[in-house]
Amino acid sequence: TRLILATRNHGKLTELKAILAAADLHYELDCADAYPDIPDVKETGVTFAENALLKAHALAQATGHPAVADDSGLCVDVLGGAPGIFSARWSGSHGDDRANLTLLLDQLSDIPDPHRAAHFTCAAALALPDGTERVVEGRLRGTLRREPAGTHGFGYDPILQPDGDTRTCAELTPEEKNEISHRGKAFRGLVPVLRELVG
Ligand code: ITT
Repeated sequence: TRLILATRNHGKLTELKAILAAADLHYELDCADAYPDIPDVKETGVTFAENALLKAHALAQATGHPAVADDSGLCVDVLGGAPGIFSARWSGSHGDDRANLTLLLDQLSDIPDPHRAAHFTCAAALALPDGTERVVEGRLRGTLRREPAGTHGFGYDPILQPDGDTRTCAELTPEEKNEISHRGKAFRGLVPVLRELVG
C-alpha cells in the first residue's frame, strides 16, 4: 500500500518518517515533494484539524492514494494561543523559522518567567480517496526561554522547554523529542486508525 505524506516541511517529514517507522506499518511512503505538479492547498481553516484535513484531502484526491497531513504550531498562553495556526508565517515570510522565532521572543520580552507557558499542537489527519477522514491531536506543554538553545529539530524548538525537562526541544535527541512530542502523540494515535482503514 502506498501512503502519501502531505507535507513539504522537511523538519516535519524527518520526524514523521521516524514516528511511522517505529509503528512497523509496511507502507510505501511517498512525500508531497514527489508530486511537484500538485499545487499547495490554501490553508483556509481556522483550526489545526481543519487545515490538516484540507491538506490530506488535497493529496488523496490528486494522487488516488490515502494521505496523511500534519498541521501544527506553537500556542502561547499570554498571547491567547497565537501564533497558533499562523506559526509558519508569524514574521510574514512562510517557513522562515529564524525570523518567526526572533519576532516571537521580541514580542514576549516583557513577559516574566512564570507567565511564559506555551504548548505545541499537532493535528494528524488521514484522508482516503473516497472522502473518509480522521484526525487525532497531540500536545506538548512547556515554557518559553528568553534565548534560543540547541541545534536539533526545527521551527520554535530552540525556545520551548518541555515541562519536566531542563533542556529545550532543540537540545533533545530526535528520539527523545518524538517520544514526548505533539507530533509523536498525534501520529501514534493515528496508527490504529491507519491499520483499520488503510491496512
Ligand atoms: P506543510 O503545510 O507543508 O506541512 P508548514 O511548515 O507550512 O508545512 P504548518 O502550517 O503546519 O506547516 O506550520 C507549522 C509551523 O509550526 C512550523 O513551520 C513551525 O514553525 C511550527 N512547528 C510545528 N511543529 C513544530 C515542532 O515540532 N517544533 C518546532 N516548531 C514547530
